[in-house]
Amino acid sequence: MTLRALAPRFALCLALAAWVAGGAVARGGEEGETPTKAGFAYVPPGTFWMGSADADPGAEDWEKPRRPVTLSRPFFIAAREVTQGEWANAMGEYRGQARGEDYPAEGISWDDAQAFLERLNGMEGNGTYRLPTEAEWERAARAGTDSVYFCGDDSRALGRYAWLKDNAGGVSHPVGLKEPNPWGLYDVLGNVWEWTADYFGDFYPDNAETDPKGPESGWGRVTRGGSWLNDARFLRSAARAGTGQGERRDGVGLRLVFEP
Ligand SMILES: [Ca+2]
Repeated sequence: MTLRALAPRFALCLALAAWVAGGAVARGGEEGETPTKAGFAYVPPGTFWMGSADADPGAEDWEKPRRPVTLSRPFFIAAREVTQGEWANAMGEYRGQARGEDYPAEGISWDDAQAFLERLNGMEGNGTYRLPTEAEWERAARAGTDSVYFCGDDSRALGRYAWLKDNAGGVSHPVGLKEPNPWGLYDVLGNVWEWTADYFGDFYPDNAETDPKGPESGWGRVTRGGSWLNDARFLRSAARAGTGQGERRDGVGLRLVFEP
């Protein structure tokens, strides 16, 4: 299955376009101590440039305008995509193209992801698992970088960090085999697209934002990061696609955020 548009006017847009069970959360009671959660990366509050710079020749209109976004609260984001084993543990069935415990769950709709989160939150008592907002995803993916990819502007560097069309051989791969980004996220670019909580909008607002949650409504939800199906341009840190929230597509999975 290929990425395709839900609505004709977005056809071009789309054509182009563990958890660790029982992991304890240290709350960082000592000043300067960074909280930890096993299997998750801690993302501190801060401001970053979200979206594509005009200088990026691969940038699309719906990745602009680039503007400063502040995330006022820290959060934890999973170091790895949700695996098929984790999905099956919560949902009682495997979901994915290349079946195996350590492969990413994929072919999952946004609605399916909500059911998974509900199940997961019912299984574990402390804290809440949810999808990242689009801004949280991009901040974590950029990991302090302003380049096209977290590994620079040249897509030829991606092979060390990402599974994409050029090197994936037409299948997804077990999570965590490539090198992580600077904040410890594996496969944040490539392997499978990752659902975010936000509705897809045509453009970003033309102003700085704090804790943005995307448009109030929309025809689909935002997926990020590109997949084993895609060329490098879809793996740019600012690249985004919209997908109907009921659609189950190859190459689309998820990554968890955890709030203590
Ligand atoms: Ca990914």
